[in-house]
Amino acid sequence: MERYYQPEIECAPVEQIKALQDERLIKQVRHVWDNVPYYRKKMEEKGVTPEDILGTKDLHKLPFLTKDDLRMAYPYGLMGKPQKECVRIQSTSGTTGKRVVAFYTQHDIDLWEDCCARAIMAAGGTDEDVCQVSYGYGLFTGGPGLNGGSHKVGCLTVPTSSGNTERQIMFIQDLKSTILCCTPSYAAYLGETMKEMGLTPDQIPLKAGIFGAEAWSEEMRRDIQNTLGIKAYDIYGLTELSGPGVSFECSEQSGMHINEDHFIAEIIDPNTGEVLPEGAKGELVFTALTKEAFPLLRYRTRDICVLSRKKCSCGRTFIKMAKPMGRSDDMLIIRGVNVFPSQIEAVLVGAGYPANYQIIIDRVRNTDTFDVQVEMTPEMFTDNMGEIKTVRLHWKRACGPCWGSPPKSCWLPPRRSPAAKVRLSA
Ligand code: DLL
Repeated sequence: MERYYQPEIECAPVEQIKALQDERLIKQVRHVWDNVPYYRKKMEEKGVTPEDILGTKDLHKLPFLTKDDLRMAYPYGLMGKPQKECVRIQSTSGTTGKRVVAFYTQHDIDLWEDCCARAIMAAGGTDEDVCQVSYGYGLFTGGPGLNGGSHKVGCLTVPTSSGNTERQIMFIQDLKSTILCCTPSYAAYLGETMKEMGLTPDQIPLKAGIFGAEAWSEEMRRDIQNTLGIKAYDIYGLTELSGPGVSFECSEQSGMHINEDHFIAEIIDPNTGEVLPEGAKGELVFTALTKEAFPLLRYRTRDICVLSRKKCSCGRTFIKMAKPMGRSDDMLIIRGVNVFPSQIEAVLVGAGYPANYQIIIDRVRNTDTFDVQVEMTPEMFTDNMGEIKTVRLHWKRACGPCWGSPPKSCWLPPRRSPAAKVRLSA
């Protein structure tokens, strides 16, 4: 278990971390050049060869990868290992057009789980803990990632997945779960439900929560900590870079340490692509140093963020990222589900209607609400309520998996069902 708190790496002097990154970057660029023709072509177009990359100081010479590249190369174009060596895929929630599909060798999964194990240890987890993983399982990375991390730490793992709130609470109480992993909005919802059931924090066995996959405020952290009687830790990641565990919070709760032995972080100006100095606000870009099957170099996350190497009281020297402060594209994250306005537009236009609509996002009692108001044209107009209902239902269903009327087992939200409300207005 102690293997997953690795002070010799996590607390190493910065020069040592940089030296490791240099060494791994050189190797990774060679791996990508030799095995990913799509990226090799991008390098050739920029006039860069592996010989030009002698360490992180040369990182800026490499071309960026974007979500558009991922779409263009879909599904196998960025695979870095023969298919027979890959053992898993994970995928994002809806994006415009094709979903992002990421590949893993067994080695990739091991390293990903190590990163999640570090996050659990940083939240005070040990092999004495009962860790309830209430992120969705399946294609979404939340469940599988934290599940693997929890096993590695040696926690008794309760893979409840998302939804079925009554059962979640029953297990928390009966199995005496001490660590809860889920989206912050679901944690808030669980907390409210337990409060309504008359449970006070001292009657809830939980001691820590590891919450991420969507933005959450310090105010929300306070609420969750108070209702559940826990310490709430942030965790960040994205499917393209394995999933959760790219970075994680420690006891200081002031930003997330990036696992720098596996990822190099840069902040760039989203308009010019220029690399910005530490402390500047801009778009977060990651280079995966150890991933074999999906080895993305300089991947633009579109998350707006700030990095800091300020000394941390926990002793870790890995650079910290602030909570993401927004996005440089128009992606919305509604109850943990990635939603692009263009998806909504595609549904409207696909059904032959003009794309005059408004999306209204709000957060009511810590839960995102998502309202689409569609302007009715004279052709659409009818005084037959049945017809209007049918159109509304069609749009709700067309907008994504189980939108509109999510099954109860889906808690309406955590990851997969933003339950859009569609309104028609003249
Ligand atoms: O959300 C992976 C994950 C699962 C992270 C469980 C943490 C916990 P995707 O579905 O690919 O992967 O969405 C990635 O979600 O680019 C951010 O915009 C957002 N995001 C992830 N973690 C956080 C966080 C998972 N802690 C996208 N705070 C990212 C704010 C987050 N936003």
